[in-house]
Amino acid sequence: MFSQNHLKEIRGLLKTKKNILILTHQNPDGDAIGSSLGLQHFLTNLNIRSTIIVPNEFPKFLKWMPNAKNIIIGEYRTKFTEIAFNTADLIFCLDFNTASRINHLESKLNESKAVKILIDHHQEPDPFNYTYSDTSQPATCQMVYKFIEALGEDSKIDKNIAYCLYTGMLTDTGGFRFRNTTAETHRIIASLMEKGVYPDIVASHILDCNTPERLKLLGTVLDSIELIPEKKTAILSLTREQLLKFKYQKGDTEGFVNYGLSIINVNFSAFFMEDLQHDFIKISFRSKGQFDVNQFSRKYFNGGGHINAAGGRSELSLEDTVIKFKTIIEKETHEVP
Ligand SMILES: [Mn+2]
Repeated sequence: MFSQNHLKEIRGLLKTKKNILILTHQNPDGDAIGSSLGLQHFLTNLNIRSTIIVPNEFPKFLKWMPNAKNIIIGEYRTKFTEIAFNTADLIFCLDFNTASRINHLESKLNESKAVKILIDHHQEPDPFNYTYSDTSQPATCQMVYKFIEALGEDSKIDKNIAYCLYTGMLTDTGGFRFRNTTAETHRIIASLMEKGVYPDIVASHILDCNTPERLKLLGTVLDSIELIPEKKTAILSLTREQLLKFKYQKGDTEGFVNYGLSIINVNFSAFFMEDLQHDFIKISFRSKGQFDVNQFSRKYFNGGGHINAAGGRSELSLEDTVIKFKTIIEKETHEVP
């Protein structure tokens, strides 16, 4: 948490700063959108105006969240975004900790003279004016809750905030199944439910959002599964052609990597997918237990993330990337209880 002094200063900043921006990372997920909207609703409840900007479009299954419609997509609203950055005097950076994670907005953030406040749970943060960075936290949403609590403003948490924070905590813990889920997570979830969250409503938005095309794409990726039993590893892949065939929409492949991990005796799952816009392979890694996919991805696939969930990329072809991966895990040992 921020130090007591910093909390006091932040309280002061919230009173004096007039143009508050809330930023989150490229390809926003449930935690990114949930924490941004949760913080915005909180600020609104304090009568403080703010604007949320995300670098690019976010999946449809997150658009039901209260006020999601007002989120500015930087890629589409370039003029607005430029003005917003030029006039911002306070910027909250949520669920990312290095400017490269916001893609085309990177230089705008670096050049901005605004006071910058970081709330995030990824490793190795850049320097910010105020930093609340804690890799033991399962979700930025959980940290936003604790931030509100530390400000002594829990009474301002309403149903809207509760739905947003609940969603990010649900998605970043894999439905409260990852090891990062703690007793504290459940205590916070309990208090969010007391504010009126119905779990089935969130689950129906997040889980029951398939189009027929997405289900067929899922069928294709399941068909691609390759197992390396002696390494307890599953490999999944999708080609550009397959993505186009099933009319790929942003977010469609969300969660596919977890199917690898659901196989008996598998504790490491890797999903490789040809990017539709760029000439590289997008990679997702998931693990169970102590095997650190963040370190693995940093070391071999220009990526990173968390201990049990990380992303990466490769400039090789899909085929060569999978070969490279297999060669590496031949020598990597990952023992998981
Ligand atoms: Mn997160």
